[in-house]
Amino acid sequence: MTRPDVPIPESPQPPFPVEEHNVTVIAGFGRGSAELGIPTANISTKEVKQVTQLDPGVYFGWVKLHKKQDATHSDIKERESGKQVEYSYGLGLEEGKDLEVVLPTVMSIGWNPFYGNKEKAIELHIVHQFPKDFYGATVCFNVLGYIRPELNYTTKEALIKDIQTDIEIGIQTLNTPQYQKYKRL
Ligand code: ADP
Ligand code: RBF
Ligand code: MG
Repeated sequence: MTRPDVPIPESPQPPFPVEEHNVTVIAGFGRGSAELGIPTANISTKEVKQVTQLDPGVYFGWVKLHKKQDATHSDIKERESGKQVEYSYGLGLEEGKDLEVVLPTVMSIGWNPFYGNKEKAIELHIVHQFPKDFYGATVCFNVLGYIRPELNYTTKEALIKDIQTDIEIGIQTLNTPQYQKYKRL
């Protein structure tokens, strides 16, 4: 399916900005990084209020990552698939570089039609190179605009290409003055 041409307004329009605070990063299926080369921080849908009410689709905004309060060591947990995953809670990330800084993000909200998920997922790809994973850390983020609906694809490569376009659109829009105003969380 080809992406529809969705115009992006010069400044955020209602219902945006939508903002969420202190939401935990949880483990998903583990395929964002492994299969697509595009990691997405999946967040606990139970901990968000307004964002679950948005239509499924691809969005952009700003995000800030925090180390889990009082975390002292990592834990090993199990994914739904049974595979093990390390919860580091943000330990090993650098304050002022990876943590506590406002970064651009593109988000996917919905059922990932290409994979046919059974549960609604909220996932954030953060435009930043992190030195390690941060399962169990928390995020504060805002959603400032809509990019496109979630689509199905015939190939993985077509999905990756569209996500790369989304990242470009997100970065470019967030660089404009009316969107820079919201670079505070
Ligand atoms: P999962 O299905 O468990 O979400 P992913 O392959 O999507 O697996 O990887 C997500 C994890 O990768 C995040 O939870 C986070 O710990 C880590 N990560 C590393 N870099 C990024 C990034 N730039 N954006 C989002 N998550 C990242
Ligand atoms: N999944 C889809 O099935 N269809 C999409 O159109 C789609 N768009 C996405 C756009 C962005 C910016 C991101 C970060 C993810 C998108 N995904 C989409 C989700 C993708 O399938 C998911 O991140 C991986 O399956 C890993 O969980
Ligand atoms: Mg993910």
